[in-house]
Amino acid sequence: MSEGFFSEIAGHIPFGGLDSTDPLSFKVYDPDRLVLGKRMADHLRIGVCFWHSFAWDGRDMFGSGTLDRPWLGAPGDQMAAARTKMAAAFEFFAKLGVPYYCFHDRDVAPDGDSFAEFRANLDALVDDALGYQERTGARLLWGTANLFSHPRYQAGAATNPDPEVFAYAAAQVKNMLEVTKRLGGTNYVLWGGREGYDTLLNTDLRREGDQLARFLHLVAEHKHKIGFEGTLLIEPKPMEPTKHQYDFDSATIHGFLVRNGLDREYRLNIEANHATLAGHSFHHEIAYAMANGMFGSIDANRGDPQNGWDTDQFPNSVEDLAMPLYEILRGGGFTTGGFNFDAKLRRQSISRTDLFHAHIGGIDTLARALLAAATMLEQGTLAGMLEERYAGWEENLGTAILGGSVTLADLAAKVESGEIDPKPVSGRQELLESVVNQAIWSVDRASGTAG
Ligand code: XUL
Ligand code: CO
Repeated sequence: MSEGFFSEIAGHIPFGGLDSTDPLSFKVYDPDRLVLGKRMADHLRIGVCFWHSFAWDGRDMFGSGTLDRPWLGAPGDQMAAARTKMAAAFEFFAKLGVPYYCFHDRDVAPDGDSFAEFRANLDALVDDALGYQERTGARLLWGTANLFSHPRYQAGAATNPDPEVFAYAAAQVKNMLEVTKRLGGTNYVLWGGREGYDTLLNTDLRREGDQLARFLHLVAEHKHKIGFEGTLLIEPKPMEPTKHQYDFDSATIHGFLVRNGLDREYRLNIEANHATLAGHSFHHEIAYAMANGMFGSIDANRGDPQNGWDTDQFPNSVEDLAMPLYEILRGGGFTTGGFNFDAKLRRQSISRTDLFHAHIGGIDTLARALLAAATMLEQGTLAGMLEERYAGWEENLGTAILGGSVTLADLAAKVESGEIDPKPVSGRQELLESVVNQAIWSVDRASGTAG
């Protein structure tokens, strides 16, 4: 036993291996194990989020909190409660033994009675966080501002019909960008919150788009002004809380950024459950971001296949994560990003230890998917088959077309003369699917993934 909120766990969660029967040990995640020459911990860059794990008590729209979070909702000294919350959070980060955490301004600081008081509260708690970072080694993966909970943001923040709300949001983001810099954060995230609409009857789409672009320019300008070197990230989500969210998916955001001259300033923070809400796969969203130089970071979680909302469950399927991990490895891995667990317990998981079980399970799933992805990369089968499929584009005809040296008439002449007469070939989807499955099944036998 050890002092603190999570006194059931002494020390930190050890690596136990697949044969361990201790549920409070990692079965696959072994931070120092080398995978393709790099530590597992450095591949995955795991982060824990404040909001689901420490700033939410399990309440839903049908009932009150069920989780044991004594610092939430208690009357009395709000700063003292915030300090207890922070102590519990850092105790958890250290005992879980992960390198990163993430938070919204309002996750850690009480509102107070004015913006100035909120800012003072946040500054004081950031002083504390700096001390905890020093003592525990936990670092900030990203900071963000909550621009969606307060009633002032009911009609959006940057896209609000009232410019005063835009200004308030700007003040919050300025503040939080500076806080993120002070804490040495490696990224800053903007999730759209309520940037979207519930009905087009009261919405001026063009105006709101212009407002959002202006906001993003202001944020990028301030980032440079203060010398924040982290990456600015936008997190796609197609719906919820609004019926339609402007930052719908990776492609929509990319197009918006390009149209507004912002694509060099921002990258994407891709969340698994948001991808599925958009009718895509998590793999698709990552592949799109990688293909367009927009990949930044990940919010790890999963939805429920029978539900159509953002259930934010902890990831538990290696099958679902193997290709996303392959895509990330193939693209060169994370630079400033990482895997933040934007995932929450089920409302009945009320034991303090459930928070460990949830994260251990999710992290082991990611680690196992990483091994499968490394196996696929090493074997080179998928890459080889892809190369073969597009080989024609590396030869005379393909390079001439892409190089711009042939016209439509030139191509038509070749077709008419019979010189060009394409023959369909198999896409081999089922074979490829089996290649992926075999990599997942054979992880333990793979050679180069050992330490
Ligand atoms: C909401 C969501 C947010 C962002 C940060 O669905 O994912 O928690 O990750 O604002
Ligand atoms: Co998220």
